[in-house]
Amino acid sequence: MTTITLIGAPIEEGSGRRGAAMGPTALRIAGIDTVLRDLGHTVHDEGDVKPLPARDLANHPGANNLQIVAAFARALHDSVHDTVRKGHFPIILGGDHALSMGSVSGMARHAADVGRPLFVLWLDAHADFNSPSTSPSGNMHGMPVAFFCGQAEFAPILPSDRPLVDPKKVFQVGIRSVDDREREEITEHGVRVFDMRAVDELGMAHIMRQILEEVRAANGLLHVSLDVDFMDPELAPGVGTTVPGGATFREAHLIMEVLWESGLVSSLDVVELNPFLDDRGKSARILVELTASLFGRRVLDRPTRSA
Ligand code: EXY
Ligand code: MN
Ligand code: MN
Ligand code: MN
Repeated sequence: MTTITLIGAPIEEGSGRRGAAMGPTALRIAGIDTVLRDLGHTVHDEGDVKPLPARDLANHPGANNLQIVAAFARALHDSVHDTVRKGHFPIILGGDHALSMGSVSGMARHAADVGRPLFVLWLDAHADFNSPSTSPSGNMHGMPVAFFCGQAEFAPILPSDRPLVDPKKVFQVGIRSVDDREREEITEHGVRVFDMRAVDELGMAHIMRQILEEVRAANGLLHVSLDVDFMDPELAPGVGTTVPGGATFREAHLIMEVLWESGLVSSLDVVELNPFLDDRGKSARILVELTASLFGRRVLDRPTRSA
């Protein structure tokens, strides 16, 4: 069984609207700690991270609320790194997706410490590969992948000698809204994209098998970043950036079930939940159910693929 540390990250300033700061509270109210304990895991809830002041950074015209985004990224980098170093599994309760600048960088630091490659599974409607010069909105929740891959011009949010993630080790699944400049960037840098058309044509099981085989063959660590808008808005309406045509309930659960069976996942972000836009807690509850599937909830015992 796993020792899990819950880390709240009540950031909403990366998203350009209010509400996502209530995400960690909604996930706690939906019982994320209890479902994990009921599965036999040990759960520590650290409460919410305290943003580390980033007064060294000037305002940036292409990066809205840079100081507060950087303050969360710095705090999360340290807290995720400390957690994983102790052998605990960090679950970051968001908060908007800008928080992954810190969580993924903290995991990249750990992967470098232990000499293993870090892979990232990005479950999202969006590629989040903008930078301050390409972003149509200036909203930093559309930039974390470019940031932790070391692309483009970012102010020194984290030290420039931090370990980076190889874009060819980033798998994006469920993508269906990509800006023109982002499309060029993800192609140029070799990000591994399985858009919704690929999900339709190949099926989620096939895609996941391919991803997990690659991670296993490289003895990699796998960070999973789950954006609420990965799922279809009918299923999970509690997010500010809904895009029609998202993953179904079963597609999302299948991913989580095969991830658990793989034993390869090292860390998880649950992001972009905006309880102010939710429908009677529906999206918060689905996220908790998906987290339970990622930690071993199943209907029947099945032999694992790797056995
Ligand atoms: N690509 C758009 C932008 O950069 O403004 C929308 C980004 C939405 C990002 C959400 C969190 O996934
Ligand atoms: Mn996102
Ligand atoms: Mn998104
Ligand atoms: Mn580039």
